[in-house]
Order: sequence, then structure tokens, then C-alpha cells
Amino acid sequence: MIDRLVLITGASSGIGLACAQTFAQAGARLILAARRSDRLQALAADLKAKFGTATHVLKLDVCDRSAVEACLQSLPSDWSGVDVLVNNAGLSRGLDRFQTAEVQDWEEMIDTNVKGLLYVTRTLLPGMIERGQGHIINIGSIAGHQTYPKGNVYCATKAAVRAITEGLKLDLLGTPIRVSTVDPGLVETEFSQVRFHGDAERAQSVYAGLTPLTPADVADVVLFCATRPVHVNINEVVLMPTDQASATQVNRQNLS
Ligand code: NDP
Ligand code: 8X3
Repeated sequence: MIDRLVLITGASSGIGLACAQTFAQAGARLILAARRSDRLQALAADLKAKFGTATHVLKLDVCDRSAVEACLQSLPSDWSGVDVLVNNAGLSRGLDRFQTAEVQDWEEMIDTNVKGLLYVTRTLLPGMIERGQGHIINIGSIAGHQTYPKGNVYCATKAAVRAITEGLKLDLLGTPIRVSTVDPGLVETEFSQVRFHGDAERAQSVYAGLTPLTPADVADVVLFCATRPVHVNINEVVLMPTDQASATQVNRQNLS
């Protein structure tokens, strides 16, 4: 059992939703944040029914700095001592050569994956330091380790997440606060639908003929990071499907 208060950004879908389920099953209390609060309400009801989980739902756009600060600084007292922050909210927009990519897509990725993560972390970290307890777990990507063709700005945002994780670890030395990054390869979620602006067929083709990671596979690793003894910091975990060897090399079978 994990007797912790865990805040998960992007809990309305995919990896964030799976983290909510995994931490709920392990006994945590949860703050669920995302823009689609109807989904969060449904998830909260489901977790209450299945595991008796206490949840607090936050309708939050992590790109909105003043909303992030206002919302996280005014949490009800029972919900203000966040022990574990899972910085998962993120997206990819487009898969285009740099020279033809939409600048608006770049803005959205940088605002969400980098600035959103910074706003949430900067707001919650002083409280963790004051309470002498906290763990920041970032969801990075293999895209932060390997830049692939047309991945340009998405890869840059995930390389930034990696650098921010390292920077936090250095700056928090001497405090008990832990910092980890969990960096998956292909995980079947709504990620590709969002990347391809709702083109479901193109999104499906990303996972065709291979067995991708499931969101629950990633959530297991996040829970592992969060449940080590306090003197152990898991810095970085890179995981990919058995059917994937790099950002560009995958094993596809049975494709007609
Ligand atoms: P999904 O699209 O399924 O989920 C993304 C989540 O992020 C949603 O809950 C969405 O909620 C939330 N989100 C997006 N923008 C914002 C915002 N501005 N404010 C608050 N929440 C936001 O994708 P994944 O689960 O795959 O993605 C989760 C993370 O995992 C991302 O950081 C992604 O880069 C990373 N990742 C994904 C991989 C994959 O192959 N799927 C591999 C490696 C890393 P809502 O729209 O309701 O706000
Ligand atoms: C998501 C995985 O390889 O599509 O971060 O960039 S990938």
C-alpha cells in the first residue's frame, strides 16, 4: 500500500489514466488534472467504486501559467500536501519536415511539454521542500534520447524534459526530494490521434503489425519508481516494446 497523495497531470487519457488506476489500486489518494474534466469525473467515480479511492479533480490547462499557480496554490488543505507529482500531460502535433511544419504545432508542443511541466513543478516544489518529502516523476520519451526524421520539435521538447530532470536532480541535492524520468517508446494511446489531428487511420498505422506497450506497462514503472525506499532515486528508465529497437526501427508482421 502506498499512503501518498499523488498528483497526475493528463489523467484523462492514456498513460496518465493508467497511472491513476495503478496508484489507486496501490492505495494512493489522487489529484487528477487535465482539461477534459468530464472524463476525470468519470474516472474518479470508477476508482471510488473499484478501490474506494479518494480523488480531487482539477480542470486544468497546464499551459495557462496563472491558472496553474492559482489552482495549485489554493488546493483544499486535505489536498495541498502533494507527495508525488507525475508530470505526464503532453502531446505531439504533426510529423513534418522542419521546413514545412506548422509553427502553431511547435508552440503547442513547447507550451505543453516544456512550459506546462515547468509551471506545475515550480508551483509544487517549494511545498515539497518545506514538508521534507516529495517525488517528481516526469514522463519523457525515447524521443528525448533519439531525434527521428520529422520529429524535430517534439524530440526537442522531450530532450528538454530530460535536461530539466537532470537539472532538478542537481539543484535538489541536499534535500530529500527525488526526481525521475520514465521514457517510453511506442505506447498505444490517443497520442497518435492527437499528433495527426484526429486522422484515426493514420494513427492506427503507427501500431500496425507490432505489439506496442500499453499505458499500464508504463504506469507499472512509474509506480516502481515511486515505491523505492527513500534513499533510492531511480533517475531514468527507458522502456520500449520488444518489437521496437530504436525510434525508427520496429518489427512489423502480418501486414497485408
Ligand atoms: P494521450 O493523448 O492519450 O494523453 C495525453 C494526456 O495529456 C491527456 O490526458 C490530455 O488531457 C493531457 N493534456 C494534453 N495537453 C494538456 C494541457 N494543456 N493541460 C492539461 N493536460 C493536457 O497520450 P499519452 O498518454 O500517450 O501521453 C502522455 C505522455 O506520454 C505525454 O507526455 C507523451 O509525450 C508521453 N509519451 C507518449 C508515448 C506514446 O507512444 N504514446 C511514448 C513516450 C512518451 P486533456 O486533453 O483532457 O487536457
Ligand atoms: C512518443 C514516442 O517514438 O512516437 O514519445 O516519439 S515516439
